[in-house]
Amino acid sequence: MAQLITLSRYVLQGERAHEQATGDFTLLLSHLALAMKVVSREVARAGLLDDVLGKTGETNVQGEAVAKLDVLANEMLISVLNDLPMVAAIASEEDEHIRHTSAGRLTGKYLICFDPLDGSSNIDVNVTIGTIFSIRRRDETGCEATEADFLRPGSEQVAAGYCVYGSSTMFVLTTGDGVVGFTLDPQVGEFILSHRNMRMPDLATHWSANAGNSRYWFPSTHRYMGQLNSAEGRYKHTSLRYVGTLVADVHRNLLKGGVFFYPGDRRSPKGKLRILYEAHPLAFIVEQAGGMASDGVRRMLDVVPDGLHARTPLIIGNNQEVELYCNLVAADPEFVAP
Ligand code: P6P
Repeated sequence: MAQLITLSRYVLQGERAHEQATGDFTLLLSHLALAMKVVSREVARAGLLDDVLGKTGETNVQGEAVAKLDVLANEMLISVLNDLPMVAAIASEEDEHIRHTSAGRLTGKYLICFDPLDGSSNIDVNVTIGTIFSIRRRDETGCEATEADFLRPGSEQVAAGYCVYGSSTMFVLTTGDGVVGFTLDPQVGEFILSHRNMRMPDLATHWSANAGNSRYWFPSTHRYMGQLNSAEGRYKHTSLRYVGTLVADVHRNLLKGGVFFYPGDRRSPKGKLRILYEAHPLAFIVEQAGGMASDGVRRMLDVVPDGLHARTPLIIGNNQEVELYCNLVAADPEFVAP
């Protein structure tokens, strides 16, 4: 019988390799995974429960209509993290300010950022959505974490991951030593190792962007789309895929190769996607899988947010395609830097 490597077993084996291991990291990840299993169950049966689909009638700090599943996912993640002594504070897309945990507010060494449910607009139409998370370690303990402790470059993340709730539920993780994927076996109730070493194929199979925004794009972005649509060379078989859920589009490109871009434009030079709990974690994962991520000017992992919900342009995927975009931007006098 094939050996069942669960997420917890895999992380514990990895943690044992570090002499200062305390089991804290394994416990943290297993709690995150628990929350995602519950979210996966709720997503799978949302249509059957009239109190799960639809909007709450409220708007969040982003000014977006809040879906009932957003609230459920947010509350589930907060509840599993709140009792962990190694977690000091949480930054969520759904909450304006950071939350200090009950168990680890003074002693916790980890800071957690997450988008509890990315792709909310797709929930009610049965399209893949996901959870994105980032794990940071703070310098000092013995005091409450501050917002400034979160406003650090993405290169300081100690781990990042996501869970996509699609045809299957998959948990993808990096701790800085490559990328691994685990597929949920609902009968067993465990995430089982299914992708040992995820590497982004150097194939421009898809480009992924909301072309409906092209009316606002800078000339360099138009030139970029023109090159991706060229009938010759590397792009002659490239096609457009856009799910409208960032983590689903990035996950597809991680498996098949391609580039996703949500650029800055004349309407929003700073872009739409959030740095701390969308761009940074996905940039960490894609770099670890051999790809690149940028805001069009800087390496995404070098970007330091000026607020918990700071936004950024994001170009993420194969190296050649990210570099092409940045080179076109550098030659565009109309481009407005983020
Ligand atoms: P648009 C979902 O709301 C999200 O934050 C990302 O998951 C997704 O890539 C993007 O917004 C879609 O934005 O403007 O194309 O609908």
